[in-house]
Formats: sequence, C-alpha cells, structure tokens
Amino acid sequence: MTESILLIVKPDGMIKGLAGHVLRRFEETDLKLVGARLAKVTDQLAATHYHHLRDKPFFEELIHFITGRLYAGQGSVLAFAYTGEDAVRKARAIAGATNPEEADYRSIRGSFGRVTTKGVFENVVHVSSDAIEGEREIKLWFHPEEITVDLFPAISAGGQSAWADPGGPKTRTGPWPQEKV
Ligand code: DAT
Ligand code: MG
Repeated sequence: MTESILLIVKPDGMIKGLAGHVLRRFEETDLKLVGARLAKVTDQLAATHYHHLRDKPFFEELIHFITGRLYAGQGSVLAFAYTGEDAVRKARAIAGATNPEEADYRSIRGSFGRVTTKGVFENVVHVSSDAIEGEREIKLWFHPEEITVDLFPAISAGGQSAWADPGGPKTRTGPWPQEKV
C-alpha cells in the first residue's frame, strides 16, 4: 500500500551532524522525497505534533528536547515528507525502536541515539507511526505548495492554499500521485 510519512532529523541529530547520514539512508530506499523544510520548532507545533503523549510524565522534557531548549536553543530540525509503497515499515526499520537502548544497532537510533540521565530519549529521528499519523503530520508541518506531488486534497482561495481536511484521518491507497506542474 502507498503510504506517506513525516521524517524529522531531531535537534540531537542536527547537532551531531547526522542530517546527511539520515538522508543517505533514506535515499537508499525506493521512497520518494516530496517535501523538505528546515524549522525551529515552536511550543505550539511541538504540543500538536506530540498531542498523543500530553499525559505522559516525560511530556515536558520531550517538548524541551524537540524545541531545542535542551541545547541552549541551538536545535533546529529538518523535516522531510516521503511517499511510497510500505513507507511506514521501511522508514521505521531504518529509524529503529523508540528507546535507543532497545533499537537494533544497525538502525539510526541504535547507532547514534542515547538515553540521557534525565530519561530523555535522544533518538535522532522521528518517523510517523502509521499512515494516518503520516497524513496528519505532513499536513501539520507543510503547506500544500511545499509538497511536490498531490498527496492530499488542497484548496486555494485569495492566493492562499490550505489542506482541504487538515486533520484528515484517511489513508491513501494506489500508485504514486502525479507530479505537480
Ligand atoms: P516514536 O517516536 O518511535 O513514534 P512515540 O510516538 O511513542 O515513539 O513517542 C514519541 C517520542 O517520545 C519518542 O521518539 C521519544 C519520546 N518517548 C516515548 N516514550 C518515552 C519514554 N518512555 N521515556 C522517554 N521518552 C519517551
Ligand atoms: Mg510516534
């Protein structure tokens, strides 16, 4: 099944100089890169992105981590959108398990991640957990015109474009979408 996922090189990955390595690992797959963006993560974006974890004891530390506050504000992130056959499984295999101590040593998290003494999982990358999350996260992180193929329906009005259904819970099926012209 064709799926789309959001990949993020998290602040620890950026500071360690791993963006090129992560990109190379994804270039070695048959997934198609359809969006890329350098961002400084705001509290609002972080909280919306990780809304499913808001009741967890580590939530506050997680927000400090992904916004870059753990790194004296140094931590920008790179966000990428990928689409392709079985994208969730392929991307999560490259990333490895959530806890870097439990991740396969050959995965990105297993090779380069660590758990800090405060219990923060510095796990280098984010990858969407399923296709529904992939759609939600791509729509959260990107404007429609930043995605190079028509992944999801968008509307435009007054020179502005927006996702037709921002929280869209649907999963796509079928072949890769048409290139935009
Ligand atoms: P994943 O990032 O593998 O999809 P998730 O969505 O459950 O995992 O959690 C998001 C992030 O939250 C994860 O990358 C690191 C952090 N996290 C999850 N579980 C944690 C835990 N038990 N202790 C500390 N951080 C945790
Ligand atoms: Mg997740």
